[in-house]
Amino acid sequence: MSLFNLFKRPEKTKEAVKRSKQGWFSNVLGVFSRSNIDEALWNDLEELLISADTGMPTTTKLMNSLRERAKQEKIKDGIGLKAALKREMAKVLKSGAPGLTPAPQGPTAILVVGVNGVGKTTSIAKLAEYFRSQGQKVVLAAGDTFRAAAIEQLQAWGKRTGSDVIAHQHGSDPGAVVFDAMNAAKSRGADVLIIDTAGRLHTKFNLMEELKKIRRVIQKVDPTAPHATLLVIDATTGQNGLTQARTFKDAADISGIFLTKLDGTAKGGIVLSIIQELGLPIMFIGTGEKMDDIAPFDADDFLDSLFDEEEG
Ligand SMILES: Nc1nc2c(ncn2[C@@H]2O[C@H](COP(=O)(O)OP(=O)(O)OP(=O)(O)O)[C@@H](O)[C@H]2O)c(=O)[nH]1
Ligand SMILES: [Mg+2]
Repeated sequence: MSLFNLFKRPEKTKEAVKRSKQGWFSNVLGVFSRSNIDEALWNDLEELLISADTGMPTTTKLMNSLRERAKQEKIKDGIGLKAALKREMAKVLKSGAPGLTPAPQGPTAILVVGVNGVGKTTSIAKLAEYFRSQGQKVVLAAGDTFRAAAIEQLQAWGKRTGSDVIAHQHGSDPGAVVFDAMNAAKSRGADVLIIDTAGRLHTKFNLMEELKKIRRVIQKVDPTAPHATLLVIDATTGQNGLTQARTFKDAADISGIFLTKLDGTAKGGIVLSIIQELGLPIMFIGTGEKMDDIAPFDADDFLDSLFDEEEG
């Protein structure tokens, strides 16, 4: 069975986008209800995109392509413009390279990285549950040996999701944990190994070096691993999240983003700027605090949720 049948979850996406829809996007739709297209409309639209963390470069790109399209297609009213914006946004959202490639053989190792508090451990639990519900055997590696109680937190999630957890003691070498976990996942016939990592060490430099070391250890056991490195970004941190992502992208060979707490922000434009400015796909979104609050990111579900004019 393939791990990469990522089942769409449009209802979860809709829940996660609710705040953005009610706050930000109802204003965007309001702009399109105007009878004619003038400079004021363009300005308001631009402002609304920027205010929702879409970011300057992405907003400029969207505005330019929208104006161009409006001209070519002789769009005369807001309704036409609205449809055109949806298509332009889809282009941005679908430009990210595709994400998860399974291991050619043996467990698929997924390394999860990100700064502290963004939701790494919770997202790992969600992934474990998501894969388990598809019949996959999951092993978790407690690679965050730095923060107090991080190991216990992962072990608790392991119990709840029926996943084995490989852990050493607090303060021990994360490389050694990961080495054991890689071997355990293999010998136990696991389909997926998900590796938790620390979000904070004594310095940021240490953190990036630590991640490089973990990669080298992983590759000692399986030269094709890690099969994915997910960077966790907290959607509520806006443009800060993008700055973090650039640091990780330089050091950690990121294959995609797990965007958490999308349910907690009304500034859903962050989704566009992540994909456009980082050139990385968003693989999963966090849609709430519960174990089941996860969806594979789907551009059409996301846009349908935003543009949908019915109640909710
Ligand atoms: N609303 C909401 N909350 C989330 C989501 N994902 C994580 N959280 C919350 O974010 C907080 C931090 O989550 P953790 O998983 O402990 O974060 P972490 O990155 O592992 O943190 P450190 O281990 O300290 O580096 C918790 O209160 C989670 O419940 C989400 O998608 N939506
Ligand atoms: Mg954690």
